[in-house]
Amino acid sequence: MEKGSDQTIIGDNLPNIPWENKPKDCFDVVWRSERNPIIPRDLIPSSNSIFNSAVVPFNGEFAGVFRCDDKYRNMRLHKGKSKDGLNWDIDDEPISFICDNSDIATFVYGYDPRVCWIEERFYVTWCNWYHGPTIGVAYTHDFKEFYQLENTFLPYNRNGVLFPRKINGKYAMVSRPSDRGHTPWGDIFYSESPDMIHWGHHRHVMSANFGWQSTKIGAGPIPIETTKGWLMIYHGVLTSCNGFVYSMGAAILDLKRPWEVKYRTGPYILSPQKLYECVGDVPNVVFPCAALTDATTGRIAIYYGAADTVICLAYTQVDDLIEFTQTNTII
Ligand code: BMA
Repeated sequence: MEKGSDQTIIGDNLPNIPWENKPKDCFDVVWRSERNPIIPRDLIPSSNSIFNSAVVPFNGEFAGVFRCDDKYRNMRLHKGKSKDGLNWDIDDEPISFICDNSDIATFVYGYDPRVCWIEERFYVTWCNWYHGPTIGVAYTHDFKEFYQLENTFLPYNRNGVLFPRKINGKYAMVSRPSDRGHTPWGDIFYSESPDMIHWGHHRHVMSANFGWQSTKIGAGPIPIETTKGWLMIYHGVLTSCNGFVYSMGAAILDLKRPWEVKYRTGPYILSPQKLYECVGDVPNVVFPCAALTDATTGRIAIYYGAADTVICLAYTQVDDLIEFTQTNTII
């Protein structure tokens, strides 16, 4: 369905985002790119794997921050650029964050970045080691220099995802308090900040519950503002007898009180089924970290890591995903 003037997405028109029409024989609300994986594990000389990464529109083209685990198996963040969102030029050197506070400046590891355009800056959030995993924050104007700010929370926390505008006059973030290991539990919480430094007003958003999202959940791409609420694509984890299985779902949060969940998918919208999702360094993982949207057509292109090894693309239409979330809600 192509949208006319009554747009559902409250956002920019980006006719140049990657897009492929839904295959005729596909009955799902989200469908994969025929080009998957769009970024191979060895795109740069130093990488063991490239996955769970964030992309944004940048100067009419695209830029991103990429999780590249190197051949020592260090978890690093690298910057990259692309003309079409499909073919990426990723720096072989990791980002060297500029940080004027020596207390927190030592980079131990960084993974699962998200990038959010808010108030004329691109903010990067990621899982940052500071005596345990927590949420690091930096900003850039040009994808050349990145200025690191305070960590948002005490350890242990992961999956810190900013909202793309202030809400009730405050910066807003969802995150997933966790532990120092692989977290056999975990709910999504909402926090706000007057200055991107001090965070509080913590509110519970939603819990892991059953099926594909029974073990833990975490927000994925920057929530998409729509006329129906914040559309939040997230991951959920099931513990099978062979380990964790990561799938993707969607929820709609109240625009003014985003800790209130209006709808949430009972069935997953994408689960690891293709070989590149089931086989890799960590099998059975689809892990979304970014989405590009076009308000005019309602197109959404979702970037997700597959099997902790490569980056893939999937597509959906905003009205169809909202309708699916409402029709299949467990709220
Ligand atoms: C989580 C994170 C993700 C990863 C997933 C599956 O704890 O580390 O980066 O994709 O596990 O290994």
